[in-house]
Amino acid sequence: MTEKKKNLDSYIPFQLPSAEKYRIGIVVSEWNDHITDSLLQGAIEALLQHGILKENIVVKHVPGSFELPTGAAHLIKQTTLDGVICIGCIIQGETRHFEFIAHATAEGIIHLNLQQQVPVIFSVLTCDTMQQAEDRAGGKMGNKGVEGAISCLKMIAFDHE
Ligand code: DLZ
Repeated sequence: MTEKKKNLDSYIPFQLPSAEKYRIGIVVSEWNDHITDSLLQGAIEALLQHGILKENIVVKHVPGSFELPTGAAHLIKQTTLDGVICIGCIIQGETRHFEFIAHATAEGIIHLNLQQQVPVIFSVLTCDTMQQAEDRAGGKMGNKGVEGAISCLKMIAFDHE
């Protein structure tokens, strides 16, 4: 299904299990918050559409994307979760900050996936420009927060197979 479509927010809903019994954590970066807020809304709407209960979505904010892995690790320790979605937006800008932050965030998240018992999803935009980010946060390229939620449900299902 997804081989042909590069955008997971046009997935076929019935191919996913109901999320009714799941409890999902979402860790959101405050940097570029007009983008991360839209991604968060997309993720929450997709989870609700799959039957997850509102009270079973735990949202926590961290200062920036660099803190997403730490925030996710804390959340997994604090409460029982079936999966975590990390939401962030890193814009290239003119410094090497972009590379350091994007690399550290991705590395941190893959480590969590290998160490922890639950899937931790990389729903972090890494864009050259703010326009590219806006296009992916509910604009012409869809909403990558929706994709993060769908990836999370797919990985939970993968774990339960
Ligand atoms: C410092 C910084 C910069 C320059 N750019 C971004 C960004 O585009 N997106 C983002 O999520 N965070 C950025 N940050 C903040 C870092 O992620 C982090 O919060 C700080 O370096 C403090 O550890």
